Amino acid sequence: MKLLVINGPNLNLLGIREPELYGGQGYSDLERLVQDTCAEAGITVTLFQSNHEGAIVDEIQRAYGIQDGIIINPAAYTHTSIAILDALKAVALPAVEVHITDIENREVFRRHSYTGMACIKTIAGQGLDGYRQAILFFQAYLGR
Ligand code: CA2
Repeated sequence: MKLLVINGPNLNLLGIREPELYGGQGYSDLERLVQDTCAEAGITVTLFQSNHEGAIVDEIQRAYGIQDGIIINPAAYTHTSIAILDALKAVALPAVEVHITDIENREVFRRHSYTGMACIKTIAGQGLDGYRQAILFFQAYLGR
């Protein structure tokens, strides 16, 4: 099984600012969590982070015919990007949206997710563990 894990804008700053919201662990800790969880589950994983909407669209397109599923935290693009929504729909790979924080209980503008409309599941408010939960979800979903 092959998974692509995409992280959107500013998530490379994890652990540097706003630890009260996003926790104290850094982006490299997130990378290690994803790599270790996938290794234990026998999953081949590709990690991708970008601050650019078009680069994220390109990476989703590249996944077509290569990856079995996508885990995506589009960050702020969650709430704005019809381009990422369209790319997810176009490649038609199963996708799970992850948010570190509980987007339902923050500012009103974070409650709506365009990208979530193309995802089979959303995991929010679980901190970095949400990525581990998404990987385990795929293990059960694709291993069925
Ligand atoms: O809760 C999440 O995972 C979010 O996707 C995080 C985004 C936010 O725009 C979404 O509404 C919810 C923001 C990511 C910014 O990450 C930072 C990390 C450290 C310091 C500053 C920003």
